[in-house]
Amino acid sequence: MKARSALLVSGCFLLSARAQSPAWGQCGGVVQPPAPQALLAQKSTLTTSNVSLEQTPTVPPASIPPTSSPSSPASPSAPSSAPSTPSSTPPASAGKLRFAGINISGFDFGCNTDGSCTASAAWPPLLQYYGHDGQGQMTHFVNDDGFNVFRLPVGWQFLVNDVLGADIDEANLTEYDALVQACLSTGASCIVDIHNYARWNSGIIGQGGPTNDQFAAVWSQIAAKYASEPKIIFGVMNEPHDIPDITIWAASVQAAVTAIRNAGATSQLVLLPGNNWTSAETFVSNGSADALSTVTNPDGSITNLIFDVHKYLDFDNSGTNAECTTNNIDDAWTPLAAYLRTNGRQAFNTETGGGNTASCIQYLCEQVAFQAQNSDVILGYVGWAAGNFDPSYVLGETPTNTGSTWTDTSLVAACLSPATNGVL
Ligand SMILES: *[C@@H]1O[C@H](CO)[C@@H](O)[C@H](O)[C@H]1NC(C)=O
Ligand SMILES: *[C@@H]1O[C@H](CO)[C@@H](O)[C@H](O)[C@H]1NC(C)=O
Ligand SMILES: *[C@@H]1O[C@H](CO)[C@@H](O)[C@H](O)[C@H]1NC(C)=O
Ligand SMILES: *[C@@H]1O[C@H](CO)[C@@H](O)[C@H](O)[C@H]1NC(C)=O
Ligand SMILES: CC(=O)N[C@H]1CO[C@H](CO)[C@@H](O)[C@@H]1O
Repeated sequence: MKARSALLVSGCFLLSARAQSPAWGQCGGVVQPPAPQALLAQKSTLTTSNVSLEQTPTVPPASIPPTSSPSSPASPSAPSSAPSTPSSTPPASAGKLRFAGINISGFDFGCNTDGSCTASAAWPPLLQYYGHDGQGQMTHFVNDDGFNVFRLPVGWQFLVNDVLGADIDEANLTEYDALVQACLSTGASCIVDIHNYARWNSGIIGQGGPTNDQFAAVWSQIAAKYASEPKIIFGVMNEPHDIPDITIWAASVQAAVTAIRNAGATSQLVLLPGNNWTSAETFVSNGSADALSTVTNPDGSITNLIFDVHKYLDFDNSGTNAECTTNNIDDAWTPLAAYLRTNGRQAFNTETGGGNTASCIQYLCEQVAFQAQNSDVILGYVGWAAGNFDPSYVLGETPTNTGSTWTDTSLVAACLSPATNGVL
């Protein structure tokens, strides 16, 4: 994800401000952003009065349903060759995942891998903020495809209006909350993801950059806001990388978890991110697994503390190439599943994806089928990415709509959609 992140961020994300045309949102400058005058004209013709900012969230059940129920692991898109057997066999109940979703990008636009985020580049993927129709996308993904989770990345700088240590900015949180409420209104679970690579303007949290207290304070405020909402999932941090001391990083993650729980969000899932861009492949060998295993709830339990792992399928694991070369089963998922089972833990693959190509359709379908077969330890997957991405972006999963009909990209239709793969 290194190359992908650097490419996207240094390339066009700095330009993809909220005020720009919803038609524009990808790297490569295929479509140019409109002139500021055009934006002002557009803004003046749009009012928020005809758009519901306050979506009524679906009242969710008191608890999230259990991981899996006995079922047939077979799916229309199952691999033709049987995947490798993990070193300890999954129970017979494996077969159905708990989550399948898509990333709804936009509030993270402008965030760089050094944890700097250009404030003006955050671009809410909502019509009322001149973005793509994120609400329509999510509604389609739930109603037509059966997805049940969305990941909603947001920059730390956006939340606190660029002032490290400040309280969360109410106006900015109101904008982000509009996306969260749009997500909740579909009945899906919603991952709040702070998209800062364990950093603020190059400084690593707890290791020369922001203090653990500053990091915890942000999470405390977010958790307080969503404390009574069981379908919120707290994604502590997107893709930490090049963290000098993984043990010290685990202490920063602990600070966030403690803050979240003490703010009243006592039962929701919290996602714990390791080093090396949360690579599923190196989660164990890199030392992240053992370090993060020490993180606990305030009562000492590990209930609902889930490891956050990412994995792409292209030759350099960057998530930038249209062609896929691996299903990651032997190198990443088999050893990870074995570790999780041995240690009584679970992981959630919150980023994966590929091009809309035959190779990616083959390999991603195989990866998803393997994850479903190991659903006792792998909760699910989230594809990258829809939201404000242009549908023509190489890893685009943004559906297009004509009238009331939405059309998915071929990879979503073939491999990610639960309506196709039967994993939920
Ligand atoms: C809101 O009203 C404006 C002005 O009439 C219109 O251009 C826009 O499409 C409307 N938005 C929605 C979501 O209906
Ligand atoms: C917070 O919101 C204000 C108002 O929309 C905006 O001008 C500002 O850029 C936002 N702050 C950040 C850091 O994005
Ligand atoms: C884990 O990966 C990071 C790269 O993000 C690297 O800096 C670190 O040295 C690795 N640690 C081990 C123990 O391999
Ligand atoms: C990071 O993970 C990738 C696979 O996802 C691996 O190829 C690379 O060697 C890892 N880097 C480090 C420093 O561990
Ligand atoms: C889960 C996921 O796919 N997240 C991605 C959403 O899109 C942003 C770019 O805007 C990526 O940085 C995230 O990693």
